[in-house]
Amino acid sequence: MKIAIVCYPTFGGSGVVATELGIALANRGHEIHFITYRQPVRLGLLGDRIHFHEVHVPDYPLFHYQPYELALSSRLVDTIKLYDIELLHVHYAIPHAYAGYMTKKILEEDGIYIPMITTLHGTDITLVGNHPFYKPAVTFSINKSDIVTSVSESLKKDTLELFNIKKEIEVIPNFIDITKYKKVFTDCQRTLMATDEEKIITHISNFRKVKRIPDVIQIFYKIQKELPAKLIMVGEGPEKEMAEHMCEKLGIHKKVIFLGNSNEIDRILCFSDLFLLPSETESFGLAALEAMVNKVAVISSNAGGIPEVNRQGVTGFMSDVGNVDEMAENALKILKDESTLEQFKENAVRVAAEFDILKILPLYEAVYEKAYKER
Ligand code: GMT
Repeated sequence: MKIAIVCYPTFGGSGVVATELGIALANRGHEIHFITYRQPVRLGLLGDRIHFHEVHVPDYPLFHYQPYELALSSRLVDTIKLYDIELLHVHYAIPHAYAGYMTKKILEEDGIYIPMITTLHGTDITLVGNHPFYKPAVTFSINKSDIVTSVSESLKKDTLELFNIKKEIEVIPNFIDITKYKKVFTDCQRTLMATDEEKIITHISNFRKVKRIPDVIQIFYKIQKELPAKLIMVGEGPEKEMAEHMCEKLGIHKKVIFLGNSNEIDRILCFSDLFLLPSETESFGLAALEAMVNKVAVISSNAGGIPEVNRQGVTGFMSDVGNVDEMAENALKILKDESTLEQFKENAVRVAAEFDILKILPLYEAVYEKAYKER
């Protein structure tokens, strides 16, 4: 099929899911057109089957807010016509589903009927979309989508609770390309970061409030009191500066390495022992899955969809949001004994295999076929 994918071109979350999905679909013979304001970070080579169309938003002084939805809809309409695109898949409801619906309506004027799949990712529902200023438009555009998918059972439940949704929501979990990670294990450079005695603990996120960055540091603070360890903090975001100050105040700044955004998180995860994800809310926790496939145990909160990924006492441990004492205790339980650590690491890879892209991709293809037939 010829498929247009609309997403945010971000380092993590929905942008990564959309990009990896598009690349995998292209490998299966589909023709994929990414449409967004910047080339998605995980999108490497473009080619015959992978295209990128940039959305340009003219900067006009009259506008206090530049109308991105308008520019996106116009770019979608033009691209769909130019390339005879058959299906539109939008990731993240705001404002993509809204712009997608307008695109459908504009194309209908020319007798072109294009089905739209909307994939809900989390913050578009739990944090942003639920705001009264957005809610009517978000509800409308979800209900007007031809098919709605959600990345976890938990997010489906939240969506049905928070919005007046009349559509069936199909759960298609996020995924991972197992084969890709197997290859990377061979050139892992642990010595760059820590000594043989030190355990490596990693956190990767966009450093927003919802990630509870102070909890990450508190947990590490407690761990490093008991055993030699380093903390690697990967990502950029509003809480980063505060995090750096907090480490200085606690006197652990020499043990904490801030790496900024990375396009190659597998190179960091491959030498990590433990991943921390104490989030306030998390629809799925893709970062935890990426850690698991790289053989890293996970200490997390039990918020949202995390229990669908991290398995209690198997791949790691979960605690109530904010319970940093228990999270640190559990981390030490795993880290203090080599054979326990190895067992958790093995379990993490095994459970991650449940989310292999080969299992998940056909679910999206089935949804596409259904939407196309019913258009
Ligand atoms: O907060 C983030 O991590 C970014 C956010 C996004 O929308 O890109 O991530 C959401 O979508 C991811 C991919 O489906 C999920 O793995 C994350 O759990 C989800 N984040 C939240 O729900 C906070």
